[in-house]
Amino acid sequence: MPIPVLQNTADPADVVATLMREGAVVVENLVDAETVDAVCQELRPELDAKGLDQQGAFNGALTNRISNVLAVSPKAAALLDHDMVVSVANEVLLPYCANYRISSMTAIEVLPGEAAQALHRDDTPYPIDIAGMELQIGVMWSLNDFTPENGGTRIVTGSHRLLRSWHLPDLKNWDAAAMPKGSALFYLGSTWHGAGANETDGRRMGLINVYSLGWLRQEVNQYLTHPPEIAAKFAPRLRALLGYTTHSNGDDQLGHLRGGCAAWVKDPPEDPRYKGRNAVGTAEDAAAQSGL
Ligand SMILES: O=C(O)CCC(=O)C(=O)O
Ligand SMILES: [Fe+2]
Repeated sequence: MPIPVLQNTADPADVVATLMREGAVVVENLVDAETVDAVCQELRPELDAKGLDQQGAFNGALTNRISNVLAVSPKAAALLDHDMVVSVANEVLLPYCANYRISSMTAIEVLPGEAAQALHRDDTPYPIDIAGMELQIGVMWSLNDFTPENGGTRIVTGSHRLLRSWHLPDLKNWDAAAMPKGSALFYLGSTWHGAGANETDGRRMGLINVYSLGWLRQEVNQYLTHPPEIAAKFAPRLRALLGYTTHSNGDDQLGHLRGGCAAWVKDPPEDPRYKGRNAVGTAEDAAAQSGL
């Protein structure tokens, strides 16, 4: 089935509805060419110097990859912390956590001649599979035009509807994302996908950002990859997304810090739908349990 496509004027609610129904959706032209070009310029030296360090069976032999994106490209903040991304991630993830984190951010440049990556789910590191609860949302930004020929991300639409402990989707049934530079392909952590083969003589340049529930361990250690002196340069919302805040301020608080840190966000972002939690372990509970 084809990957659905929406325009940048789309209501985030429609993006969410389409994403939840199909497992993926492209939103075309979500950022302008100047922003994309500035990010590419910042990423270039690191991609050239270290891009092939992560070669492997899964990552490919002809694919440049770097994970320290914000350390080398401060302008990528505009993509990581984009309002549409946050609006969509809020709807998908906040029913299941107080706040969520950037699990990984990876600039991925598929070079000419690269073979197709194996189709996979990004949520495989987590050994849980609960119907209806998404652990992650992925956002692939096209930093140049994506085509089926140059390695545009392949998606098995509808594959998120199957619990992996039950059966596999038909993995021959993929569609490759075709999207102009500056577009975003949203997909779920449970959606089967993978990079396509690059059969052209040009490069396919993307930035893929995965956001995961706030009580899960992040795939890439963001505190060491983006230490406080780097993280402190960004706005509080992005610092919180990196993990420089607690998960909740109540009794399901995780990751708290005693002492100072320039990047720390004292009050974690809190969504109204999370209110009503944190009601366990109060002084009233203790009194009632003591028969008072
Ligand atoms: O580069 C792409 O199109 C997808 C890469 C991917 O899914 C991954 O490495 O997990
Ligand atoms: Fe992936």
